Amino acid sequence: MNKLLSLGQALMVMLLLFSCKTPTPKDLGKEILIPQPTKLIATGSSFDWTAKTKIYVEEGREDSKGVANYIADLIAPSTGYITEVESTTNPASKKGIALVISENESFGNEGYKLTIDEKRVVVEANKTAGLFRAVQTIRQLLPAKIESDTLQAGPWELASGTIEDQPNYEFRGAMLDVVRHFFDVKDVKRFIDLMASYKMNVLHLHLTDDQGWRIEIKSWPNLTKHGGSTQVGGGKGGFYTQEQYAEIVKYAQDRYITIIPEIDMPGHTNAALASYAELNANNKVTELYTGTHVGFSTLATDKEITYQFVDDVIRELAAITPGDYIHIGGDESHVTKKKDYIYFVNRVQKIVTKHKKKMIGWADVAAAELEENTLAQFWQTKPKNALLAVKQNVKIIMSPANRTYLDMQYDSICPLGLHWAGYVDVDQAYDWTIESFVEGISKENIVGIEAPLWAETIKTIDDIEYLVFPRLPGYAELGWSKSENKNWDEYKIRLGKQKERFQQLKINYYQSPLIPWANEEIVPVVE
Ligand code: TNX
Repeated sequence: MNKLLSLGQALMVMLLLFSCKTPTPKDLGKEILIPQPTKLIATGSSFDWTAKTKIYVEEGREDSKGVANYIADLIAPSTGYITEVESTTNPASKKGIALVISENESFGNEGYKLTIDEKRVVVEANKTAGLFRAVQTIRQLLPAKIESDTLQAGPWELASGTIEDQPNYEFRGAMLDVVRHFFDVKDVKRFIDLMASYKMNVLHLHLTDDQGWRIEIKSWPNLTKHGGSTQVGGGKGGFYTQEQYAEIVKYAQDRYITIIPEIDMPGHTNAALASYAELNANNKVTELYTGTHVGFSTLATDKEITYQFVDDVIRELAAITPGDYIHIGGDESHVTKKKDYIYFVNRVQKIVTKHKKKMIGWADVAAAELEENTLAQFWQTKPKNALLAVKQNVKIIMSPANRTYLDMQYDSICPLGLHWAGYVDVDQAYDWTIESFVEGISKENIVGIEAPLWAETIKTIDDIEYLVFPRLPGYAELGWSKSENKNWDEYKIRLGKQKERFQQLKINYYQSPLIPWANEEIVPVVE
């Protein structure tokens, strides 16, 4: 005990010594950030985050406190700090870290200003989401070992200067197919955490398809009981109870990420058709399906029970979905007659609106009459459907398969993924421009970008990570940063320097030979 005390005392002395030391010169301009911020001015010094540093938030701002606790918890394992969060009337006047809501409209919903000097780190934003995005910048300014889950030696210095930053696109997302193979709540939370670290703000969950129904619908219990009981290859599948889904939604909300649930219909519905005879044109249930073909199933679009079913599903889902959108799929309905498909999509759009949500559909839905606040998701290699949507004044989510599909193999020897849209190595994924990709779809027609991960070939979180990394940071940057500054040769160096962070976070990333993988610290060459 005595020995412990004296050790503790010795540590205190060391800490005091540390806190009196002169600040280390550091160049903010040389720090590695993804996505690249809008504006950065370096002032050549640094702020030292010590065991005594506190985070200050304005009184009565529980939301800011949430962000403060998030970063305090995040740095705790590696620093050993128990960072105190304090509410006060004027956080920016304190020495330490201040999170301030400054109600300055010019920051927008997610923009922020980060000012770092030797005594203070001040974050200003118009909305709490902006504080959260700024905290991700702070995280990347700290040494990579900040991400370690074991105690590491400091110092934990942040280069001084000013960063003013806001996203180019309001919608920056990824999609996870939890149907072809089921992923549990823990895996989804890990996915959310990785997205959050690159300032992404939408997670689209593909919840239903031919191979499984993954979200509990209390009024149609057989959907999950039977329809959720298998997956590709015949494994046991699984589903989220509504309570588990709510847990995912809350976890995402705490990271300023909106969950968009997708119920894919009228095609991609074999799991529902296998669970309820009345949804089939011939009133007979189908067999459960564990293969990977697409385009063979359809709801009976001329039966009233189908719309009762859709109404129940959307009603229950809307009640547990705080976000504005519900995705109704609508892709590859190859066995639905065109006129039936149009009739179906028109009716389903009304059902979504009735439940106070806006509709998203894969761009195939542009065959129907779309309402102006509907979004269409461009995915095919040909833009015909997306252009039809634009003609109807509908905005587009850009997910071109040959650029953004996270399930495309990197190259011909990649052990996971498909290649129907081609191989998508890191350069192919990054080196294109959202607003000039399709002639006739320009910036004002686009809400943003989404990178979908289909799960025919992936079974574990390691598989997910292998396909997602290192492509995801690139999509995050395409959505966040201004396209004028995009330069593949410069980006690949920044990406390569994320290596140590990937390692500390234990991400199973693909070591693409296109990337100069290197540690962050530039080791001086000794002659
Ligand atoms: C096409 S993209 C699909 C999915 C498949 C994916 C595989 C889209 C809207 N439909 O059903 O999983 O290709 O890459």
